[in-house]
Amino acid sequence: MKFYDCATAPSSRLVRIFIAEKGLEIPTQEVDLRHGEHLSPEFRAINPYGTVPVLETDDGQHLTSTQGCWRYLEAAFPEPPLLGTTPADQALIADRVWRIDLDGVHAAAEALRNRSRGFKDRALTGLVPVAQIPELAERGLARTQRFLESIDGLLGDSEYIAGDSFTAADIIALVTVDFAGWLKLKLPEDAVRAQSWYEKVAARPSAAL
Ligand SMILES: N[C@@H](CCC(=O)N[C@@H](CS)C(=O)NCC(=O)O)C(=O)O
Repeated sequence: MKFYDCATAPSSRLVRIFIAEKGLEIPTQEVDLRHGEHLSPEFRAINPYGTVPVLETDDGQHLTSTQGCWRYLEAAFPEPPLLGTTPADQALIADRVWRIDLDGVHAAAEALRNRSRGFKDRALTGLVPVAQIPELAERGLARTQRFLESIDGLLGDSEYIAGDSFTAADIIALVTVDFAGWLKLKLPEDAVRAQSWYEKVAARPSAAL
């Protein structure tokens, strides 16, 4: 196996943490997004979408999404389970991950990519230039703030985002809270459950990655 990573990219951090939580060591190649290595013909032969993460399996398949990488790793290395074991748990985790991806990751990306100079004409990932729209940056900021405010409710009385054990839903929520920090957005001070959940998951060794 081989993992194509970028140290600064939230999406590949999602897989980096997952790999660490599984206790795996996978040979890793850094892709230099800042200098456009992901758009080179060499990298496009690996991932035609020009994005990280990518996981190359031992039989040469390239998995080009966080979800694909996670599912492969969970099936190949079931312990500890991060995507649930019972139908109910698997469904709840998938539900939470989808919601957090949409309301958190995509919202923060919308804000960042539509306002930062480094993303000029790269407001969306991919091979086709896409112009920034300042209104979308504002909308993304407001959506990200609403996502941060929603974490207390997602937790309810549970210790973790999808119940009483640490799962991929916690990984994506943690990565999104840190991503929101790039936009200078924080968990609300009075979101007591969310604050204590964040302290707990951010203290895990995998979170340092
Ligand atoms: N939903 C995809 C998103 C992948 C993605 O957007 N990756 C970003 C890094 S966070 C990327 O490769 N960006 C390249 C670019 O900015 O052109 C996944 O999680 O795999």
